[in-house]
Amino acid sequence: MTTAQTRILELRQELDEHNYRYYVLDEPSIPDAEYDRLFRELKALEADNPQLVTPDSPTQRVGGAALSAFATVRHEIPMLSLGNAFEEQDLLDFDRRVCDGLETQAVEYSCEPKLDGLAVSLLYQDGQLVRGATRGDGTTGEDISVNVRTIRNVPLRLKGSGWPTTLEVRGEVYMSKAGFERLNAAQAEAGGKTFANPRNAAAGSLRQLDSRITASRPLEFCCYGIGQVSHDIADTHIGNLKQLQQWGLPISRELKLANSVEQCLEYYRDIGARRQALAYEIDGVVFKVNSIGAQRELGFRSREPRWALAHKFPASEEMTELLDVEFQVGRTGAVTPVARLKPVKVAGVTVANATLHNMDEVARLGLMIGDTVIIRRAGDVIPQVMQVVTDRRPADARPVPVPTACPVCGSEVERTQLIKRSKGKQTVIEGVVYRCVGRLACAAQLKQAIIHFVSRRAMDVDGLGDKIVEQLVDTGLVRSPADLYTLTQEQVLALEGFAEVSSRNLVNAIAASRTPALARFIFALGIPEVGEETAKVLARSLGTLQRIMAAKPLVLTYLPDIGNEVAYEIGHFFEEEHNRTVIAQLLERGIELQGEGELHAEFAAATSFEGLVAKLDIPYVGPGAAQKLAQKFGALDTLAQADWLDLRQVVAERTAKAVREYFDDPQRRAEALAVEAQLRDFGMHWASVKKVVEGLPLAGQTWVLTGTLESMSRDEAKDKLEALGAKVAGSVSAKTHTVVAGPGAGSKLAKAQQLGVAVMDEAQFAAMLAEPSGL
Ligand code: JCF
Repeated sequence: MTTAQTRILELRQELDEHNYRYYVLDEPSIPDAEYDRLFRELKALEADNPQLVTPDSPTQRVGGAALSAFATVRHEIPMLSLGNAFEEQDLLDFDRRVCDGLETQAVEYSCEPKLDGLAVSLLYQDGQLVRGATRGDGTTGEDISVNVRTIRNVPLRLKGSGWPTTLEVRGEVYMSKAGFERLNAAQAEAGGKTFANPRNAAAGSLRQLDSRITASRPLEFCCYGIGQVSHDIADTHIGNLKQLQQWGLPISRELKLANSVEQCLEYYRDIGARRQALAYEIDGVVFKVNSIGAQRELGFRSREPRWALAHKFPASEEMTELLDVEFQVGRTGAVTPVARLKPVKVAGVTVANATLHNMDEVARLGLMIGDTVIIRRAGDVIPQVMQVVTDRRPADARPVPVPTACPVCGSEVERTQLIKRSKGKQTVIEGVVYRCVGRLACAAQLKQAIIHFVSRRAMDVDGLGDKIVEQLVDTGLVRSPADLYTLTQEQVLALEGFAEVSSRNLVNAIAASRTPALARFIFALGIPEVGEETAKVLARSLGTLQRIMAAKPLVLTYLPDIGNEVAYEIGHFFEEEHNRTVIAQLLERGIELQGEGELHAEFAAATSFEGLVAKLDIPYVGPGAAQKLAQKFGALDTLAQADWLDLRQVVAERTAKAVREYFDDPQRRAEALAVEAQLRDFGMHWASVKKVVEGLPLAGQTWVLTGTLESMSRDEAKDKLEALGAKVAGSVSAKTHTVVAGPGAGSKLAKAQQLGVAVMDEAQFAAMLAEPSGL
């Protein structure tokens, strides 16, 4: 053997072993980068020695020339379908038939999830993969050998020894939920076709005449049984599967043995409860009589084995009719289309409405009123319209109307416009959202605005639920959030359902909300695009309501995580007269903001003259030119007055020209100078932002809170950590610095221990808060 040949065999063996550990045992043994290095080495050696390339090399999973059609394959042993059970009783009946047939009291069953993919057959001769076929009608399928060879966890040759000369394994080809999401995102990005669900994506990917396309799709295989074999393997089904796993074939990690039908039911319930958390979609579980001898005794009834059963979960996709599309008005006035459906049971729940998100979604679906649609309910999320069944479109189907008047208040409805600013130019593009211009004059918006205003994370008015807000608005007692603070106990008492104590409690709760922290108040205002985090950034950086209200959008973009769109939404909100009026009334009626203070150093330090020049969006002025201009001219008024010759000393001709044109426009010049004046007024000084953040004791660290804390709420704990400079995340990863685990901590704690992330209990956490620098 030549040295190249020896090394090629060595590399193939090593890569096969890593593949096996990764895909079959789910225990990766080397970093991806190391795997890639070995793979590249093998590829290079094979390129230099093409005569040494064999079909079972790990490099041969790339697909080949496109076929014009698939050949047909006859299954020596038919690929059967499974009988279905939908109710518990169906499973108990199955068990009774099995026990009667075998004349015993109790039977052992294997249990596995039923993957939602496509059944395929893989044929190994002398341990080499020689053929892959679809199930087809069970008797004849299609030869998809080149396609299955591209699936990463299908072994091209078997590991170990002792396999039957002829070994046909059967299993399901499927796509994981994550793989499906990634594929659809990539397809959408490339303007290609997206798939309705992982099953369709797997089917569309596997039945490709061009196997290079299949190779690019994240398909996986899971083995569930055997077909034709030249000698028996084990005497139980689970024994067979465990042996197949030894030979390198992937089997389900959820495979279990049940000693009785009761244990089968437990398995069904357990998998059902964990269904959402599984990495792939399943539509039920499969039970099989474990003993192969008993399977043979039971035999078949027409095309179904008497020894196996699929216990299905209630279906989560159904077809129904779209009766109408109505429009709902949200807090910010967004007018959202909602599908009114002919009621249908989906996964055990009657569904009569489904969200349509926005008018672009309606257009994407090609939806018309009267259409038959496929709807899906996944877990406890709102039902969604997945697809229109165009074949069933009735002759009198009509288009979904574009909303022109608000369904609640009758005000005009405008299509939102996105203003893109780039290189000194503004382009206006149509947004996807339609918005009622009625604001607080619109009862729908007023109700939602107040529900948000009083919510726990905003003004936190205890006991002011949605129903009471409806009453307050419908009776005309409350016409703006400010009206809450003039409500008297007598007025509340007059409302239906209120008595002496409850009305006093409500008025007291409203009074108790008069002293919010600035960030809560900003959040409570319900500015479009301003969530809790953005509200905190505004409060922390600018310090006072007055500064936040006065801030120019361009100034706001200096703040961490505030982009153009959000900055303009904020600016726009505070420009509007009626918003200013409501805020003024709130302050007059006794709202006292807590913790107002100085401009934060973080903000003062984030501004630089160079940054300002870059943000002005002068054509051709990128970061490089901005730096040169800033260095040479030092201040905006000097730059605005700079003449052509001075400019030409530091920038190219066309840039110099653009700068002159920019500042020759009086309006632009005035705006730019006003921004600079405001930055100065706010107390900016040119420095680096990093230093300030780095100064905080937990800067750069990510913490995770889990379980319940006794001495404080999670929100409080989060606020305290953030004040010390930490980020607080919702899930544990290798980047997590510390996990604070209270009683009842579960999977996050386990994950932290698995990853070796530091864990603190509440006492240690309290000690750390008392002395953060002691860390
Ligand atoms: O996961 C599946 N979809 C699946 C399908 C699992 C099984 O054990 C099966 C199957 C189809 C037929 N077993 C048979 C006999």
